[in-house]
Amino acid sequence: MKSSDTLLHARGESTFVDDVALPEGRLFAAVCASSIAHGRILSLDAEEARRLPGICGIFTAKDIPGENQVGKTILDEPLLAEGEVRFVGQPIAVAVGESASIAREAVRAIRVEYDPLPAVFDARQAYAEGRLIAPPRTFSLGDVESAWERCRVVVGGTAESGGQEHLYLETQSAFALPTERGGVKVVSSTQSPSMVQLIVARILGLPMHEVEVDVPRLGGAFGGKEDQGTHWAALAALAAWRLKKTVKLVLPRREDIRMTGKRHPYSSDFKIGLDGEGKILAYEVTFYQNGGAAADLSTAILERSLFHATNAYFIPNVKATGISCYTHLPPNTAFRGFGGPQAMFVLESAIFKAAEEMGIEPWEIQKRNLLREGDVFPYGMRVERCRQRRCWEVAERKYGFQSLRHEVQEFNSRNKWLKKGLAFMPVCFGISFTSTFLNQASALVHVYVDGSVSVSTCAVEMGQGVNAKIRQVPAHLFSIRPERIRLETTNTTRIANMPPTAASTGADLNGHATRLACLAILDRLKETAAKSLKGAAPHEIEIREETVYLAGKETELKWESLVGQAYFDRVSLSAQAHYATPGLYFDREKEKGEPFAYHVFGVAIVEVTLDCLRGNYRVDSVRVVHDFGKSLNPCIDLGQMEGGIVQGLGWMLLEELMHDGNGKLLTDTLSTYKVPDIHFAPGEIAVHFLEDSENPPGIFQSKAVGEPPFMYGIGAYFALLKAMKAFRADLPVRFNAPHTPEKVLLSLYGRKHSS
Ligand code: LUZ
Ligand code: MOS
Repeated sequence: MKSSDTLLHARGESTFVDDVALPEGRLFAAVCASSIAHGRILSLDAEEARRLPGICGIFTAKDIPGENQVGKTILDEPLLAEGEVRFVGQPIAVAVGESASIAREAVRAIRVEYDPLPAVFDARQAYAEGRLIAPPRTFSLGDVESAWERCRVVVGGTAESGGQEHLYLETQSAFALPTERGGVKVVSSTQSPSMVQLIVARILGLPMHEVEVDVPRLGGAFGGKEDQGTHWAALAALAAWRLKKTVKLVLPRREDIRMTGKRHPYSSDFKIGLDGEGKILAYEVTFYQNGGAAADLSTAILERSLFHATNAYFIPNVKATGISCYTHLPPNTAFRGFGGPQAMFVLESAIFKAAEEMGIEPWEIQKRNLLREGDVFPYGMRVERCRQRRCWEVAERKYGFQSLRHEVQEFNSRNKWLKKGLAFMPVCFGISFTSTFLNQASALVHVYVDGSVSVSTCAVEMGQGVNAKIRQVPAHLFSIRPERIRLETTNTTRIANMPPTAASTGADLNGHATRLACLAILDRLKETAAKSLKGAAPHEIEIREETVYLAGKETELKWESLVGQAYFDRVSLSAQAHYATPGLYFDREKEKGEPFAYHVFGVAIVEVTLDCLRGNYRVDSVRVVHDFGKSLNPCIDLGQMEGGIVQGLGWMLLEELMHDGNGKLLTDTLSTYKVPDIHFAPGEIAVHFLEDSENPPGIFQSKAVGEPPFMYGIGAYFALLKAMKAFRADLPVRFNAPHTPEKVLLSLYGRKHSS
């Protein structure tokens, strides 16, 4: 089944926030932001800006009627800077005018004087200065200290991974309309409508019921609108509320890149110990996370790094510590994988280094240590329905790894300047929000008298196809044509207290809630049918392809007439249902629990070819065996897989954020910040759906698919290292992503240094 949005997108008919026709008299907002990374605001002079023709208002922190605070768990982030600025791009004022260009002109006319203060951009330096977002946390299993002496090989090192710009196609956007009783309605490009509602209410000093948030669809998000769609919605709401006019705020691309947070850069120390056979006995890791200037979701992201510190491997002795640090960069935030990728990169670095030390291939260590049924993670959960080894074995066989290996060896012996490298990348990703309370959702289903169906849930459609998946639920349970079913916008008046659409949980949580609501209606319809087919019992009734069956026999009764009959009988054709993932808990004292509904497993084999004269390279292939459960929608799942892989490759190989010495982003355009394009994409992406992989906790036995594929991209870093070693055996390896062609070239011809 196609995604319900496919045709609209292809024809350019999809309506994004910026496409909605606004009423006469609507205004436009632009943001005045800090030009320095840290300092005191001495003065703000907006007189000239206010006098510009077409300017309707300029608002600062002083104009906020409620609380100037957008922080969630940690209240450390003003909506508009007050007294102090903490990163380049921090909003200080919002200018509102009759056009976007007038508003921007006003922003340029605002004069801000600062008294600069020292700024920190590096997590380790921030740590040394005691700038912690929260106390460090440690997950442990067994006892690393006593394990080291039993190891034949112990190696240590550091691994660095960089940030990443989300580059959703639709930039941050929102508009707000004043409502009758002094409230506001906000249409926002956010993954978290309820969070926007809560924050707008807090900013305006209103009860939440006076703030309606509506989300039609997003042009991509990737985590960048889980927390950070809020600010722009709140600024539009503030202006609309003050001026009693509709106000729209859409960030231009460059401002979006400058002002919003990224994936967190990590700098990590590792130590790994193995026996003579390559079995990992102990692993110790410390993650220094660059949180930026406010907590945002940093502590949750760091927590997921701790959960995924051992990725797809069983390691009996583990000590993983995470330290989240304040710096003077824009607050870093959620991004596909949510700290998992950063942690997995460190362990793969440790394995690569250990393999070098032992003179064996990294995949020999990887394979020996893969998870088995019942193995325990450092966080206390046991792995169930473990398919890690099966994925590996199927991948080896299906993609002919042994011959691939020989072909690569032969290629490398025949070619002087071109070298190939291979790597495996196994992934094990836990599905559920690690904050247990977020694992709930609700749905509201209406069946109208003509048999058409309306479904509202917490899910935000952002191009991932969640609406198409949810639509399959009533289509299947009622056995009706999908065209009868409409997925509504995500709206806080229809659904309250939503979690963000995030953590790959959108289809599971909202699919289950929709299932429960549909089943409630179906029960009533079966009673109606039984009554009208005299003498029948509800349990004998079944609907197949819009026809009512009694005890397996077709009847005259069709879906539409059944619905009409129920209405005449005064039976409710609407249902609301709530779903909470069962069995989840986590004890933050002991750092043990059952945080995930299940795990997603898979393995990728990545092949690269490196031009050792120029330092540039091609990813020849990424070949995957992946456990989708019983895929709900193979077409959508394949799309998530391909997109995730390419995005992961971009993070590992290409995308490099560079700042000047004063914390100003230099790579704030697509000419300087390189993202994957079709030429960069692998020559081949092969995806094999693992067979026989039902998944009872998922919706209709499927598995979540959003984030796990991202991490296959990590394999490319190590395939490239193998190719580099094939060219220069004494090459000192360093683990410092992204592996840009420039860095590859410098290290191929650089002098020996240690990591
Ligand atoms: N968001 C969140 C997430 O709040 N908690 C999570 O565990 C999570 N995981 C992945 C992506 N977003
Ligand atoms: Mo999240 S990284 O928005 O799933």
